Amino acid sequence: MIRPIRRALLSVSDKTGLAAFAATLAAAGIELLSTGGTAKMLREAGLDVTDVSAVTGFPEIMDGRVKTLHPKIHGGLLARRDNDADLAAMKAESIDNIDLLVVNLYPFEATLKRTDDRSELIENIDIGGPAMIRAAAKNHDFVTVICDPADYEVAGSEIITHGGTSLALRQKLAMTAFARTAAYDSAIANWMASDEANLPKSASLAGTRVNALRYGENPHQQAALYSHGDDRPGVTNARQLQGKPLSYNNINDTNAAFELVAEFDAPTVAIIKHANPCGVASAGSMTDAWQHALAADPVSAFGGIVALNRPLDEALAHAITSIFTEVVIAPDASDAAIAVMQAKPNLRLLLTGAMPDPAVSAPVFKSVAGGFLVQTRDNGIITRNDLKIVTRRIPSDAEIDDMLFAWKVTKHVKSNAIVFVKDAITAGVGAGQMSRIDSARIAVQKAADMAKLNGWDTPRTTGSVAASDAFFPFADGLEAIAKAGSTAIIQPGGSMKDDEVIAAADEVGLAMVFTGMRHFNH
Ligand code: 93A
Repeated sequence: MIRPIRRALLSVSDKTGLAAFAATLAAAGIELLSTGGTAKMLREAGLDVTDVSAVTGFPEIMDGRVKTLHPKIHGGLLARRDNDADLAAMKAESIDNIDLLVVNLYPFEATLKRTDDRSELIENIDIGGPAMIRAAAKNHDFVTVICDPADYEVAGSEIITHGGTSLALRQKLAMTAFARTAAYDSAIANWMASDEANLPKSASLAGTRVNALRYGENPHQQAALYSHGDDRPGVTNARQLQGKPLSYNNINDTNAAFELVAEFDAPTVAIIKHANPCGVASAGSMTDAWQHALAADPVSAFGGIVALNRPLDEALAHAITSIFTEVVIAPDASDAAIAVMQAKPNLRLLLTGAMPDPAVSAPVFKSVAGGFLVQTRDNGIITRNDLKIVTRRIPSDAEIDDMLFAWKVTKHVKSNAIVFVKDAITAGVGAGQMSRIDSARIAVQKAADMAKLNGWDTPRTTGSVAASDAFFPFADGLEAIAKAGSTAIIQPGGSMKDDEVIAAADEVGLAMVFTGMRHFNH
C-alpha cells in the first residue's frame, strides 16, 4: 500500500547525492527537517529546511551528542498512524508525523581505518542515528527509512510517481536498515574486542552481503558472502578480473591459500585443495616456487587454488594456465600476465592490492548448534629465537630454515597435522586425522607415492625435516617420522611423555626443537 510522504527528516554524515534527492523531495512538496551540518548544506543548496532544534524546542547539546534524541522526533517516527491511542498522544504532546527518514551514520568504520585514536573513535559512535533508523524501520508499515545513498534513486522515483512509497519498498529498506545498524554495532564491538584484548559480552555476526553464492558447501545449501567492514587484503575484498563467480568452497579454499602464503617473506606459492595445502614451496623465482609446489603433489593439485605472495608475472601465468586450476589469488599482476590469463576465461584471477599482515589480531567465528564460538585469530609467529633445542643433536642452520618453513605450513593444515619439508618444499602433508600417528603415516605414504609418480629413487622425506602442529602424545609418531628419513623435528612440546619422546629422538640421532606454541586448526 502506498503511504504518502509529507514530512521528512534528513541527517547524514555521508552527504553524497543528498542535495539532489532533497530537491526531489522539496519539489514533491515535502517539508524537510534537518540537523546542524546537514541543514547547513541543504540551505547552501538553496532548499528550505526546518532545524530539528526548532521542532524539539531544545538546542543540540554536548557537541551534537544529543540532537535528535527527543520524543518529538521519536514519537513522529514511531506513532502507528492507525492507532487511536497513538494519535491521541501525538495530539496531546503536539507531535507531528515524520514519514521519511534519511540517515547515514557517523563514519565509525572509516575512522577505524584511518586512526586508532580512542577518543576520536568513541566520538564516531553514532547513537541518535541508529536510534532513529531502528525506530523508522520498526514502523515501516507507515514510515520509509533510507540509510544508503544508493537507495535515493528508487525511493525518489516512487515518490515522484505516487507521492509516497509502497509497502514492498518500505519493507526492503527496513531490512537494509536493521542489517546496517547490526553491522555498525558489530564493527564497534569487534574494535573493542581487539582494542582491549578480550571479547565483548555480546557479539554479532552481522555484516553486509557482498554477494549471494550459487549454493553452499553442497548444492542443497544456500549461501552468501558477507563483509564485516574489515578491509584486510584477502578474498572478501579482492578484485576478480575474470572467470565465473566464485563458489562457497572456492572462497573458503582461496582464503586458506592466501592466508598461508602471507606467512612467508621469500617468494612462495601454495596450492590448496579442500582448504589444505597439497604443495607449498619457496624459491628464488615465483615460477620455480610454483613448479616445486606442483611437483609436491600434482595429483591433488588438479583443479586446485593457487596463492602467490608476489605479483603474478607473465612467465608464471603461462605456467599456471598449462594445467587445470580453479582460482589464482595474488597481490597484483602485470598487464602481460593478465593478458595470458585471458586465454583461460574460466580461470578466476583475484587481485588483492597487498598482502595481509599475518600478525593482525581479529575475531574468528565458528557456528555451533544454538550459538557461535568466537576466538582471536591464530596470529602466533615463531622465530628462530623462540626455538628450544631439546635433543643431544643440534639442528643445522639449513634444518632450522626448513623447520620454520614446515611450522608455518603446519599452522594452515587441518589438525592433526604432520608436514614434511625439504629445501623449502613440502615433501608430504598429513591432514585432518583423528590420531597423530595416522597423519604421520599418510604424509609418509604421500611422499612415497610422489617418488613413484615422479620416478625418484627415494621419497623426499629422506633427509627432510618434519613439523607437528601439537605435541606427540607418544613416541610412535616420532618413530614413524624418523623411519621415513627425517633428520629434525619441530613441535610444540608439552606432553606428559615429552621425556619419552625426547629419548626416542636421541636414540635415533634426530634433532628436535620445541616451539612452546600449538597450532590446532579444525
Ligand atoms: O551524536 S549522536 O549520536 N546524537 C544524536 O542525537 C544524533 N542525531 C543524528 N548523532 C546523531 N545524529 C547523526 O548525526 C546522524 O546519524 C548523522 O550521521 C549525523 C548528521 O549530523 P549533521 O547533520 O550535524 O552533519
